[in-house]
Amino acid sequence: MMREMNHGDDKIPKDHPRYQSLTFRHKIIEGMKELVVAEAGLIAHGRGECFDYIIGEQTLETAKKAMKAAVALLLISKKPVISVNGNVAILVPDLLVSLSKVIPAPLEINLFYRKEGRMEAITKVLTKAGATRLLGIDESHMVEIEELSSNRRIVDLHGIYQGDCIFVPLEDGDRTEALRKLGKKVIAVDLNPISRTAIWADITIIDNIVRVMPEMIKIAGELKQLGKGELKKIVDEFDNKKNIQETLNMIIEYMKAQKEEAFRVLKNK
Ligand code: PTJ
Repeated sequence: MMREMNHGDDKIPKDHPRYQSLTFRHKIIEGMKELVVAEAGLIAHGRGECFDYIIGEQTLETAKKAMKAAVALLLISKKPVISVNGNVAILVPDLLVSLSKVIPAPLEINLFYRKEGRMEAITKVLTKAGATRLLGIDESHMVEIEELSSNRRIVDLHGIYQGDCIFVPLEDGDRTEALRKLGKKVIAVDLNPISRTAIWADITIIDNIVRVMPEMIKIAGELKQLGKGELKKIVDEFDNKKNIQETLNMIIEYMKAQKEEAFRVLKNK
């Protein structure tokens, strides 16, 4: 008998062509009910799905290159920090904890929407996934970044505030720009290759966070064998601007092929 995933009254049959995608969608919905995900997180996820579609729901070679440079940069940084929002916490909690341990880099909860109860809900999810130390939750350690006006300006003194390299998956607006102005290196994961975050980051990984995390953990295991000099070489040789341009070209080529295929089906139906 075919196994099904039960989400309340809705069952996703395992043989559904979009089973994986629907499973993540339901995680986001359940996460919203538990306050982990902001209401706007549902819309952000849908936007992500749309961009994922136009890269063929696959990890492109350019994303792999960016991930390698990102891991190398995290490994050579003195105070790397992994910033966690609601969407990421619900989609990849265990993998966040694993990456945090392998680098090592602390997890800091940093939210755009600071609705009451969300910090606690996200803390619960991450603790259940094995996190032993979480930043961003102790009010007495919180300071503000003047360059930012959104809630994201509230950061942990021992985390993002002092950090030299910040990993920001699924980001909104202008934080990347502000962090860079403060002299920090920023690594972004964003399915939208032309978002402000993607354009402003030092290293932009254009891929779905659910595919990025396992790959980065694997790469970290490999790169940890290298010396600082070799890691620095990987970072120095990476050209983010060129990588984004190549990704955009790959998207155009993929869409052209999709168009041909759609025309062929339309003609023959
Ligand atoms: O939990 P909070 O309060 O910190 O809020 C988190 C959200 C995501 C709601 C907030 O940061 C937001 O509104 O973000 P935006 O402006 O919608 O931007 C999110 C970006 O992430 C968009 O460019 C999406 O395309 C992208 N994105 C969405 N899902 C994924 C993704 N990128 C990678 N992997 C995904 N699964």
